[in-house]
Order: sequence, then structure tokens, then C-alpha cells
Amino acid sequence: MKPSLFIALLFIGFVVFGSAFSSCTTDDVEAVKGIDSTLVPIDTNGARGLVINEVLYDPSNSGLDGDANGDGVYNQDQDEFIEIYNNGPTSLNIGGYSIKDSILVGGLATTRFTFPDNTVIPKGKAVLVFGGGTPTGIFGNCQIFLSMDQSGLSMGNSGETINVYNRKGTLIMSFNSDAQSNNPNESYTLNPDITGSFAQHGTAVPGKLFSPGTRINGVPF
Ligand SMILES: [Ca+2]
Ligand SMILES: [Ca+2]
Ligand SMILES: [Ca+2]
Repeated sequence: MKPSLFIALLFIGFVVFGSAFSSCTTDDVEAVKGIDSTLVPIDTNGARGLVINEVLYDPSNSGLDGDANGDGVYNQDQDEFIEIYNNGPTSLNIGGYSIKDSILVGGLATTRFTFPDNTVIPKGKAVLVFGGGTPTGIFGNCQIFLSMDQSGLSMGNSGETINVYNRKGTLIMSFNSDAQSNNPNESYTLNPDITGSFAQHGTAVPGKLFSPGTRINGVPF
């Protein structure tokens, strides 16, 4: 190969692969930029961006009924979970977003989990945060995190509000367990998923106590 041809091919390769690489990073940057505008209602009809779609703060203690993480063990802390869905128009980088409870320690809300840097929820997908344990199952193939790696979710069964903050520390969404009934032994889910109001999971699908990582009917997001 002539040296001039080699240099030309090298240049073309650099342009092609270089642009592909930079578009990946640009997508991430765009996702970061898009976050704040999609956390508020994304249209005038009140369509939601990022949403808390399901919360299990009180797993059933009857046998393995409350084994939401599927590891064959019931544990009231480990089997708790929060399911968060991206209903916005773009993928969202939620790295640095944190889940805190409303119980103050030294005047500060306790941080229960902080998403690792560059955690991206694709548009139309969800992430799951379990209290802990060894999640065993498919869970709609969504990303799974364990709060126990940090402090555990430790969601009170009453009198507690779960708050989600963006990386700037701005409160963006909440779930108030006290507004629901106490000790439900099942999750609360938006019904219908994403757009509805919170209802006990078993009222949406009788006998089905939770649906971590999927829609109420078990279909993946
Ligand atoms: Ca609990
Ligand atoms: Ca379990
Ligand atoms: Ca669900």
C-alpha cells in the first residue's frame, strides 16, 4: 500500500470512529441536559417524566409471600423495593440522584441510596432499587441496584415519605406511605402503570402482590 493511501485510510478511520465516539458522549451530555426539563410534567396535559411507579415498603411476612427479590428468603428490609420509570422523551442520566426518607437525623434527611455516576435509564425503561439480598429472577431485564450496599432502604410502614432528589439536591418526586394504608403486605403501584394513581397491587391483579421491574401484568417495560 502506498504511504499516501495508508494515511488517507487512517484519516477516514479517525473521522468515522472519532465521530461515533463523540456522538456517544454527546448523547450522555444531552441526556444530562434533558433531565431537569423532563422531571416536571413534560406537556401541558401533565404527562409525567421520571416517575416512581411502584413501591414495596411492607413485604408480607407470611411464608415467602414477601420474597420480592426472589432469593428464597423473606427479609423485611431486603425485599423492599422502589421501581422508577423513565417516561420522558430521552434517556436520562440519574447518576448522583438520591433516595432519602423523611426521618431527620441531626436535622438532615437520611440518604438511603445514591445512584452511581452515569446510571442511565433508557426512554421507556425502569430501574429497580431493592433493599438488599440476592435478587434472583428476570425483573423485566431492568437495571437492579441494592440499597444495602449503602444504607438499606429501611422504609417505614407508616408515617414516612420517600423522596427522590436530583444531583443538585432538588426534590423531584415523592411517595408518601402514610397517604396509603398501613401494613398492606403488598406493594403500591401506579394503576394503570406510569399514568395512574397509586393502588395496592392486589387490587390491580388479584393475588399478585408486586411486580418489580415489570408492568402490573408482568410484561416488561
Ligand atoms: Ca418496611
Ligand atoms: Ca427475599
Ligand atoms: Ca411494577
